[in-house]
Amino acid sequence: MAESGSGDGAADEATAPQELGEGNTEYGRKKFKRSRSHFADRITAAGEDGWPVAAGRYRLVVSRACPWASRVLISRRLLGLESALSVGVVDPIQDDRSWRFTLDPDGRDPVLGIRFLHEAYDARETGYPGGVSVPAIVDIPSGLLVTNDFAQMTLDLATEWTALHRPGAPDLYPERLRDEIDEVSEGIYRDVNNGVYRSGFATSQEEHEAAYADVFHRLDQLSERLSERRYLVGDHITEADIRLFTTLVRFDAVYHGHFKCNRNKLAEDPVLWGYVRDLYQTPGFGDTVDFDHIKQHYYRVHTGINPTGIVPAGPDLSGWTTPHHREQLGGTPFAPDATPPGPPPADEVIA
Ligand SMILES: N[C@@H](CCC(=O)N[C@@H](CS)C(=O)NCC(=O)O)C(=O)O
Repeated sequence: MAESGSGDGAADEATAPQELGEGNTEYGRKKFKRSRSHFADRITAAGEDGWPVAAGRYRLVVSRACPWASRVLISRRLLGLESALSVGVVDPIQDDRSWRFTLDPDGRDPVLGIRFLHEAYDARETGYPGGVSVPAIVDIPSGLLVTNDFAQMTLDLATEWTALHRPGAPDLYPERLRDEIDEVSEGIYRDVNNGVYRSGFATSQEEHEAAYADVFHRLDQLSERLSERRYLVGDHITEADIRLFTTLVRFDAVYHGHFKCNRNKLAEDPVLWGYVRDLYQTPGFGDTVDFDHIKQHYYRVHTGINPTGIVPAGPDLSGWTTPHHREQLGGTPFAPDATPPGPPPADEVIA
């Protein structure tokens, strides 16, 4: 897929600051560019890169605020990989040492025993010059970071971790639909997933306006596409829907105001608002979403664009559980041979 392999910054041209880490960003001087995933080893059934799929061997580290990490959380839930691949959740607020396990007792991840995610990066590569990003997968026995290549992670969970999938797990990346999923996902990545960041972190008026135009041009196209079909590709949920969902679910809470994508709120587009609520209400989607972590992270960490660090009280979230009527379009969340996932493990339930 377009994002993988060559790194997630491939679509952008200028060199520039990493997405976050205020200390490192240079607002006003360089164009926003997403950092590339530096560690791209893959965990596969045959273990070609030295990392074979194995239950209980790896730990997924996420921020619930992060849209790229949220993809992996959703895929993991839909595929029933919760017990095979445990998860560590970092504090939504980084400090100058980046992501921290301050939500855990003694500020340490209980499985990895580390206080900062950078410890796993350092263990993997001494003097690693890049940023520390989530999602990350760490090898528990050695404490080494295996990968921070988010684009490949969900594809591998879908296609390489099959021996550990739950009975009734959906095929999120069906072979016969891959070309279409890849094509749709490419535009979603460039103009939506990353477009909102290009808008929000723009350092010139033109850059903001170009990104804003890309965001809404693509959202209009997607809205049109989804006006007659329940899901993006085929008749059931696929990888493409997961990729679009993670940006849409954050749209009104952070991208509309904080990232200045304010032509309209998502809730003002009947098609996309119906689509995102449909997914939100599907087991495995809404139960991974933590609006508090999302808001805390964006508004408090990006002091370059929100110097007061004040987190808005809104928006009102009560609409998320209202009827969406999307079932009228035909299509079902899962194919006839698949089932929805059960409830999340008790220690992963979001309050
Ligand atoms: N560029 C990342 C993509 C994921 C990403 O951008 N994650 C953000 C959080 S949403 C992150 O961890 N940024 C580094 C930081 O905040 O220090 C990668 O290299 O895989």
